[in-house]
Amino acid sequence: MTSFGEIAARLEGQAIEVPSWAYGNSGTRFKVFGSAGTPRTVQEKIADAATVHRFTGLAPSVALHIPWDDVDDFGKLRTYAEDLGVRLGTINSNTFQDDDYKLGSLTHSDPRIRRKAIEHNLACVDVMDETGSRDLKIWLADGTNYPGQDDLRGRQDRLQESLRTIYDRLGADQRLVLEYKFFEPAFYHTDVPDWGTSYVQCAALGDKAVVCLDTGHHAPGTNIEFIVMQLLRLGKLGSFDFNSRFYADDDLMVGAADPFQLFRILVEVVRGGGYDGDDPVAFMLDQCHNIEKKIPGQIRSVLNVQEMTARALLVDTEALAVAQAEGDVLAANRVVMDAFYTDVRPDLAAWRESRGLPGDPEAAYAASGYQEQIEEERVGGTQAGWN
Ligand code: LRH
Ligand code: MN
Repeated sequence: MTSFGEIAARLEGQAIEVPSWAYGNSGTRFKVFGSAGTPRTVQEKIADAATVHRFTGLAPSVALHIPWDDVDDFGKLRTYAEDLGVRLGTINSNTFQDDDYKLGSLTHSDPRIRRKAIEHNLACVDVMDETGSRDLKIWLADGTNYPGQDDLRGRQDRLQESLRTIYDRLGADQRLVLEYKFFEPAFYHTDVPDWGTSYVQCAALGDKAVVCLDTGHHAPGTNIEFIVMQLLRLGKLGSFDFNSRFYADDDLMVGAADPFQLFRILVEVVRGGGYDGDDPVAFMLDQCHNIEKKIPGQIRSVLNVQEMTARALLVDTEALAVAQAEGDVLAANRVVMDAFYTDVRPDLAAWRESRGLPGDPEAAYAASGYQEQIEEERVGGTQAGWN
């Protein structure tokens, strides 16, 4: 059995990007609940994200969503973030909230609409030049609700043409990250519904185009770690949007609904060289704290990823290889389950303290008074949300 001491060094430098929109209000079609202390501005979102990093040492960058986080001067915003100890990360484009995109955006049959969607993504690359961000993340709501509504093949060809124009604008160190989702808001077909479609579209573009795997975007029963293995094998797994779900795209805290699945995913990330290999996969959270407090929810979430990463690193890969080679089914499974059942929390707490961080970041945050302070200060104005 591998010991915590043997893997602790590999936990150094783990970085989990947090999404600006997790600090704002979000909800469902039934209700978006407001909450005291919710940010009104992107600066307040960044301040809250920086607070998560301060208590965990795990979240050194914040993903932005355009236009939700639009500002006049992104260079100034970058300095603001860096003064708080965090970087501006992935830039998420948004072609799913404009009336013009009702029947599609980058796939739309009308070249004028496609051009508009392309221009928005090109503007997002301009933002990346100012923020120093590497990744442009594209998730498309594009799809149809009824058979025959549009030509599925024509939409794929138009999608490739649109992505090509965006791809060609990327700088040398920039990437296009294409996120897939099997349904919603479209209910018959989605134009980028699965890893295969995202892979096919990315492979046709080139090396700077990679796949984003959102853990909430698969049909129930999907073996997500198999997809992780395959995309790593193909060198095309660019990033994760981590969250968890019981039913659909619930966007719950990662590791909350199915910690064992998160563990299995991270075992394949480590095995495939996606954790601390030459080209590590970008870890990002993509969550909505509809009813629970947002900053404690984010703190718990990055800790859940760290905890399951530690357990995944504990897998005794030599013993596993032997058992697999011998076809010893029970022994092989035992090796993996022993790592999963190893409670690393006390070791992690001591390890954090050894690095000047609170052993229990959630308790430290609760005792810090930051929550009470923002609830007192952030009165008036419009609380941030998906708009
Ligand atoms: C789509 C998605 C995508 C984001 C949005 C906030 O469901 O996962 O990553 O743009 O959530
Ligand atoms: Mn996502």
